[in-house]
Amino acid sequence: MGDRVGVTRLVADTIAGDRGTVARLISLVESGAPEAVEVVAALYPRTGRAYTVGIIGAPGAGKSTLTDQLIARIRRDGDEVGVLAVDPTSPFTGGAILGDRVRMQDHATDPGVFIRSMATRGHLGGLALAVPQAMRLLDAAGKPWVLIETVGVGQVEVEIADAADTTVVVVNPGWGDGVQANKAGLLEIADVFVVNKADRPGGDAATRDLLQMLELSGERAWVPPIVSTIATEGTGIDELFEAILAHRSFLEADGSLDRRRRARLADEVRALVLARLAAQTDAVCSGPEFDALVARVADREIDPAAAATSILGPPRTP
Ligand SMILES: Nc1nc2c(ncn2[C@@H]2O[C@H](COP(=O)(O)OP(=O)(O)OP(=O)(O)O)[C@@H](O)[C@H]2O)c(=O)[nH]1
Ligand SMILES: [Mg+2]
Repeated sequence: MGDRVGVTRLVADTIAGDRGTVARLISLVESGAPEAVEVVAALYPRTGRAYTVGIIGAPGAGKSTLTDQLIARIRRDGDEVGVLAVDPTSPFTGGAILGDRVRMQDHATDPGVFIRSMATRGHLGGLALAVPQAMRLLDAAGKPWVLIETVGVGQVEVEIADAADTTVVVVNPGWGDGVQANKAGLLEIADVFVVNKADRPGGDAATRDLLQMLELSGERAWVPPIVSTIATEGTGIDELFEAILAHRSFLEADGSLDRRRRARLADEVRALVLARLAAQTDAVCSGPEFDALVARVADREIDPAAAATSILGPPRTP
């Protein structure tokens, strides 16, 4: 793919919204393939137009069902939409998560909808770096809306969901009862709350719970609205979409959309620098020369700090 013609073609096909090309590029990005770097770089100036929405919640909270409904709602306005279902716990990849396929297959034949699952292949850091790139591929392919579904089980997933313009946190009745490890983390990143499965008992209590937690968490410029939904019946979906649009207007009105996006880009650059430094560290701290250096440390000829200095040079004082 290194050849110029190949790259030019892939860039043009992505911009034209060619599904096969986008799918192939997402696979390359997901596996960290170096071939994707050139194409992604060439497409970068074409990005920054899509509005991204993260949908996060506990396993089985109804995220896919809600996403499915949001797709239908967005399509009603005639807009195209790209969807990434990120499953950090799944060993599968390339759209192989059956559940997501089954539940979103209503849209499988709609050329205005692109749905894709992404999994880890065993490296979480890789996924955190790959997801923003995949989002930008959909952006470059002309999707004005990009939705990211992710299971809210750990810090990395929270970071992925937080990397969207609007983050929707999905809970169910009874959510307040149990002790959830990352409850505080989810509260912090939520721009919109959804109490889904409102057909079950305890929906009002869950809403009250959230209100109380929000009050305790102090003043904020944007108070996350709490929307009640029954995703399986399509109830509350219009209200959810209105809440997303309201948050978007809020961010656009006071310039914080730009600020948030800039801060995320800074984080991404920092993460890339860290990843490269880690790779360089691995390269430099292995092999016969390194072993010889460690032997000198073990023989008390030099101390570990001096060994590090002999590799890197003297530490820079800030
Ligand atoms: N009663 C009821 N069931 C619902 C509702 N929304 C979703 N479900 C059901 O809950 C189950 C899980 O829904 P999903 O949409 O797959 O949930 P998810 O959060 O995407 O699940 P994972 O991706 O596996 O974490 C399915 O059987 C849905 O039919 C709802 O509002 N009410
Ligand atoms: Mg799902």
